[in-house]
Amino acid sequence: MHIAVAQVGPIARSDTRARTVARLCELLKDAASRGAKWVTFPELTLTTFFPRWSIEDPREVRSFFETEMPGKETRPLFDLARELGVGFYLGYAELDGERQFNTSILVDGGGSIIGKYRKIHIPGDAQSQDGYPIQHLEKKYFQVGDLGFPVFDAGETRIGMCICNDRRWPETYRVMSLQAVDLVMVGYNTPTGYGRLGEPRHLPLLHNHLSLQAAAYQNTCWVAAAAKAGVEEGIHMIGGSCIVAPTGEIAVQALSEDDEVINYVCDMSLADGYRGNIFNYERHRRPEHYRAIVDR
Ligand code: CDT
Repeated sequence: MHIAVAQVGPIARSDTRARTVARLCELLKDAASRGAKWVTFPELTLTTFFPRWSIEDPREVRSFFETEMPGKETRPLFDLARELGVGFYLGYAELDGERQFNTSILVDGGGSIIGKYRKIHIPGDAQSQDGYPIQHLEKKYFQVGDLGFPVFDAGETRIGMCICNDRRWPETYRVMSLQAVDLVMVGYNTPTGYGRLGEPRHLPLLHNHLSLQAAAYQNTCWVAAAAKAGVEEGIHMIGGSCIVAPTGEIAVQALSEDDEVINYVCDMSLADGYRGNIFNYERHRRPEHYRAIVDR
């Protein structure tokens, strides 16, 4: 299965949807020209990462959200997907009535939405915190997702989705692995200078790959991870977009912190050896000893 990840460089607060969607279309064409059939785009791909600001004007907040998908401005991406026969994962801010979610969709090569996921692990705060240079206010803007971690049939492959902070939680992948997921797609926006952790600036990139590689290995699946990277509105965000094999190895990784496509022909049978042996759930998994995971 030939897949690609489309890393996206900084998006300015003033950028229009039309301009951003045109960038995404170029990336989709690049991926298709290499032969990829699925492309992963980042979290909140259509706008700048607005949860870094406490925005009080409701009209301005709403301007970052999509009320329909596809809408007028996003339709060109869907049309192009159909023309090229390439499916994609797209992260965006979703307004559903009065409810606001950090959402991703799975669109097939016919341009139809075949899956939706709403971010469950919402990090950060609901209000600005004094004394810190970088705010992360996702709890101000997003409700906890209400769709669980579904897995979707995409031809012969079962595809699941998660969004940014979800990728750090082992339960995210295990719930999908129990549904026989073959490929997990994930988009992220991860700042390097989040002051409250007090960690050196090299660690966010390490923790990104540590989480993705451990998850792929322990859950016998491929992981395709797409960053929104680079210095966006003065805040540096990690790149490191990659495709990880069920061996836990990074098969291919982005080199830049800008718009960049990476691709890989995945041998989907690579998971079989692990599923049949060391991670044979039926033979070796012991859920009766895992109760604390859900009881506490
Ligand atoms: N977008 C997102 O979820 N980012 C978080 C940053 C956490 S800092 C509070 C992440 O886990 O990468």
